[in-house]
Amino acid sequence: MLLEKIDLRHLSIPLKEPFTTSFETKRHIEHVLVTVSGDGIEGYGECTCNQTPYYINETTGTAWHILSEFIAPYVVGSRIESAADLLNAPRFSSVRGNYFAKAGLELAVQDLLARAKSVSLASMLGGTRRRIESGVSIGVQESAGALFAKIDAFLGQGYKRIKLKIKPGKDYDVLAAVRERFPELPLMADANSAYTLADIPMLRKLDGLHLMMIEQPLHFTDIVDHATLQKELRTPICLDESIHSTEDARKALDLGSCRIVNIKIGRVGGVNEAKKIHDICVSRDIPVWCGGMHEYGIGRAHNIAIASLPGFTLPGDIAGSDKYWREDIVDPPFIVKDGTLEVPEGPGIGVIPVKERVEKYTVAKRTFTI
Ligand code: OSB
Ligand code: MG
Repeated sequence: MLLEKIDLRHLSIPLKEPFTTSFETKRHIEHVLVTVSGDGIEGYGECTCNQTPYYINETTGTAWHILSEFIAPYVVGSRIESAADLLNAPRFSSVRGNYFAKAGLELAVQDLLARAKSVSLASMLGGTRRRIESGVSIGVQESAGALFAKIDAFLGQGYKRIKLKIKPGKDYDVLAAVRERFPELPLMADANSAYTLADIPMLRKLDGLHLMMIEQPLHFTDIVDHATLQKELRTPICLDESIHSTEDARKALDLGSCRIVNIKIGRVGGVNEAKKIHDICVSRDIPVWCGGMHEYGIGRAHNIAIASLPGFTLPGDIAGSDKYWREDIVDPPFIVKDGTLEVPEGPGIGVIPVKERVEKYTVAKRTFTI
């Protein structure tokens, strides 16, 4: 199929509530919606990096720059029959790093290919689940009371596990209070690289709280110190920021840097690489789960498709649309029932963006044609 058009839109949508991590407080989310066209069909993807460079180095602005200056003008007009045709295109494969930027386009092309074959993206990838288990990620809260109220509300909605963001000064005491109040809760913590090996004494105390895992405690590029830390802890370490490829995952597993992997399709450059990381983890009995980046409905649909693969045995950070948005850009929105989300069976990702809503939230657009 001829890739006739690539359309980029920089959107900005307010979050229902601010979200605080160890690195910032976010009030709105700016992602790039990517639409590709060929044979009269459209495919949709989302660049899900943050607008700030505090999670990893990419931002919405760098994704826009890389796609519009270095990729889209050269890739438009290519013949694409499979994902490999995009991934191996010289002006795509030669771009180093910039995983979230490349993923935005890769997702749109994968959706287009699945729609052209009239199959769901989930089944094209080898997905086996009809519903996926849903967890929530809760930002750092001002008080224990506010945190307990949030946990109560999410458990009331059926969510299967709770992840708490932690940072120095808001870590052991907060988690211990939650564990005391919710003794059986499937609970984990995400540090977003806020600690170093000097924090081993505090991190060892977490072993007493039977957490499912601790996510990315150390530096955002590290796999060596994480291996040292994992030897000191009973709690499994899960890597997020440090893993961008199958090779990164292999090296981390060889070193013993983690016992669980968070797979984010944006952070690894798309669903093709995400599936390969899933496969290597399955071959080594390492559980994986799907991470989130406060996706709009398009990115969320892609997350649900990848999370339908058999190795995604732990609930992911894939909550319902109503956790994030007053109005999602897809209709109907994603709704959690009994702590699970349905894997759409329609062609591709199974949802399309609502044009008027996309228009309303657009702050910039660029179109590339043959
Ligand atoms: O570290 O997992 C993270 C959001 C933005 C950037 C990084 C992370 C997160 C989340 C939110 O934890 C997950 C979600 O609900 O989308
Ligand atoms: Mg994380």
